[in-house]
Amino acid sequence: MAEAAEQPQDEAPVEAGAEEAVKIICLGDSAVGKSKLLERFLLDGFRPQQLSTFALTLYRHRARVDGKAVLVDFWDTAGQERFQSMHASYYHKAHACIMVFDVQRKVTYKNLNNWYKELREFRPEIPCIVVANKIDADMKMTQKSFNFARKFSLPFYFVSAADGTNVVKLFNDAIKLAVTYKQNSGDFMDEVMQELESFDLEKKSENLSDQEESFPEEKPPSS
Ligand SMILES: Nc1nc2c(ncn2[C@@H]2O[C@H](COP(=O)(O)OP(=O)(O)OP(=O)(O)O)[C@@H](O)[C@H]2O)c(=O)[nH]1
Ligand SMILES: [Mg+2]
Repeated sequence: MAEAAEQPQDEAPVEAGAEEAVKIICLGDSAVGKSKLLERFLLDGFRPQQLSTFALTLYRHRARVDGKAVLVDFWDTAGQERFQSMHASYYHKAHACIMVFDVQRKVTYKNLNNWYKELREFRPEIPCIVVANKIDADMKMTQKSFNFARKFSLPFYFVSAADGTNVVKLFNDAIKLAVTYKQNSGDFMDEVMQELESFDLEKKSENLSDQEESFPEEKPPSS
C-alpha cells in the first residue's frame, strides 16, 4: 500500500526492514496520465477526473526485488510549464525515469525530445522507460511505430491507466532497473557528487581538529 509522503527528500532513507531505497521519477507533458498510472499501480484504481498535479506528489511504496525489501519513492511530477523551476529537484539523485506521452496527442510525443534532453543533462546514465499511455482510447495506435525509443535504445511500453494494460509490468520493471542501477552505478555524476561530499566532510573534520589543537590544554589553577 502506498502512502503519500509529505516532504520531498533528497534520498529515501533505508527504513528498518528495507535493504535498498530508490527514487523513480515520472516525467512528461501535462495530462498525459502520469498521476493516473501511479494511481492504477499503487491503488489499483482509476477515477477519470482529477486535478492536474500541483508541482509534485510523492508516493512511498514497498516492493521486493530478488527477495530483498526495497523502499521506492515515486516522484509524480507536474507537467505544466509553470513548474519548470522545480525540474532540477525532480532529477536530483533519481535512479530511474518513466517518461510518458499520450497516444492521442502528437505534441506530447514530440515533446519527449525536450524531456529526454533535460533528463540527460541532469542524469546522464539512469535507466529510462518510454511509455505510450491511453491505448484504451485508440487501440490502433499500438500498430504504429514510435521511433523515439528505438533511436535512443530505450525500453518502450504501450499502457493504459484506464484499463490497467501493462501497468504492473511497467512499474515492476522500472523498480528492478532502478535497483540494478543503484547497485552497479558507475554514474559519473554520482561519483563526482560523492567525491565532493566526502571532500567537504574531510575539510570540515580537518578544520575541527585544527581548532582542537589550537585550544590550550586546561591546566589546574596553580596555587
Ligand atoms: N482514456 C484514458 N484516459 C486517461 C488515461 N490516463 C489518464 N487519462 C486521463 O487523462 C487526464 C490527465 O491524467 P493525469 O494523470 O492527471 O495527467 P498528468 O500527466 O498527471 O498531468 P499533470 O499532473 O498536469 O502533469 C485525466 O482526465 C485522465 O482521466 C488512460 O489510460 N486512458
Ligand atoms: Mg499529475
